[in-house]
Amino acid sequence: MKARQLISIAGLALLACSAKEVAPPAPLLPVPSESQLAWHAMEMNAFVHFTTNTFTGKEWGYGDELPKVFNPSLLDADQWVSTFKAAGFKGVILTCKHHDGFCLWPSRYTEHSVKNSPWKNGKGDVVREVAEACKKYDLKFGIYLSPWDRNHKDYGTQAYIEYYRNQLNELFSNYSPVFEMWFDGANGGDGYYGGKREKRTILGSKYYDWPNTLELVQKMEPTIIFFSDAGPGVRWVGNEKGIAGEPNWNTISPDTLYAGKGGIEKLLNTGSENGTAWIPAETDVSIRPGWFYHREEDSLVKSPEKLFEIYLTSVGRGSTLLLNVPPDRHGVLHENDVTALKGFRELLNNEFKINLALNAKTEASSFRGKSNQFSPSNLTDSSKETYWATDDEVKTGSVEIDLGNKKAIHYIVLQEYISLGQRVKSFNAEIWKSNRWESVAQASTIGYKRILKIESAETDKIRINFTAAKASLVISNIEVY
Ligand code: FUL
Repeated sequence: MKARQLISIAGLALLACSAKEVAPPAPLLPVPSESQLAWHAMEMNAFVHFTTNTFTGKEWGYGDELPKVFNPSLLDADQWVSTFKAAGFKGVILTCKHHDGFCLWPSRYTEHSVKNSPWKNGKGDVVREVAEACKKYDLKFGIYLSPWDRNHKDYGTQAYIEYYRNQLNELFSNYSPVFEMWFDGANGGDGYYGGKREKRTILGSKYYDWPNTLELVQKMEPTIIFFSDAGPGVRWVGNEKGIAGEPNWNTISPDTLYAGKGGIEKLLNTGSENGTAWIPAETDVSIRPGWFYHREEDSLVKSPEKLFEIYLTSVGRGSTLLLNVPPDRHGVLHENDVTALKGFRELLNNEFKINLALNAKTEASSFRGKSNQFSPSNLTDSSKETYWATDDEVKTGSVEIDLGNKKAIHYIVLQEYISLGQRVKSFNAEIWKSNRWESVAQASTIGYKRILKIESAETDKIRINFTAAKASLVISNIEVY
């Protein structure tokens, strides 16, 4: 008994020793911040466009809409947020102010807000109701505050920048915690501007003095993620169709970008392999043709199948999906949208029901220092924190997953351990069929998550070949459905 104990103690010591000897891969810079990592893991968030436009039928209000048009009869933020929760969203971003300048909270800096609307006799606060509902349902709350303001008389001057910052101060002091701040780049020039009804042009790269504004917000909300075309937290994906790039690099060089720059959609879509900053793409798309609710679009709500397709081209390409679901004139989500979201959730549950690779036997062409800490079994252990890694100089390799017996497969899900940087440039998947390997998919980047759709195949063995990478391979997870 004693001898056996001794041996096992010696074995443990040896193991600890060998684990110590093999250092983990050095991070490949740039790497995500803690807040960005948390943002990646959210995967799906809801966007809510709601303002006077909902009642006037516009997409971009001119800024002369009277507050009295804003009058939802049954506003129910709980209905919005509970629907989002059931669909699997982790956060909600609300248009607290869109380009028309109308504020959904009773801002003390303007009369153009809910406080002058008939809704709840001017005592209502949509921002508060949504922030509270998010707390209740444990979703994170985010703020869209349009920099372009077609109502404000001072738009275009320094006084407006002060106004904008005052509003940020107000929002962040009253509705914190806020996980993401959306700075939209749109600017069409003309507007009401306190009655002047004229065109005002600003220099997008300079006017807003973003560095100082962001610093102000960051002081109030240190973990905030800033969205804009340019980041610095997350970038626009370059289209409003729900399609992330192929490849999709989380890295890009921000010195070439600024919010609203234009003409860089392709670059935003793919990112750049050797980008100097970690600024991942967020895929924003609406469940309807417009961002705001219009009754004539009730029959044009995207189907569950279309939403699932968008899921594959956004989350499935290493991006985060920001799906807009706009409340109607009553202030509730329309039943067509609710039904579509339910169907979407059912599809996700059905398509990704049983992970056939969970705890499957896994072999790799090599693993880092032959240390168990980096063994290929980490790929199928259901933990995103453990990973398979190769030696520093090894940038290609294969992994074979034994499913035990023949199974129909439809999807392969891969995840890189992005805390150490994004590395894989290209890879492919093969299945074992009629005594040989048959190619079923080819792809470029992985990043936080990559989902390969396989056209109906039956197999008992899968091989993933990593054919090019920027540095040694560090893969945390493989799932098969
Ligand atoms: C655009 C805006 O102009 C749209 O109205 C919408 O808010 C969309 C998400 O961003 O730039």
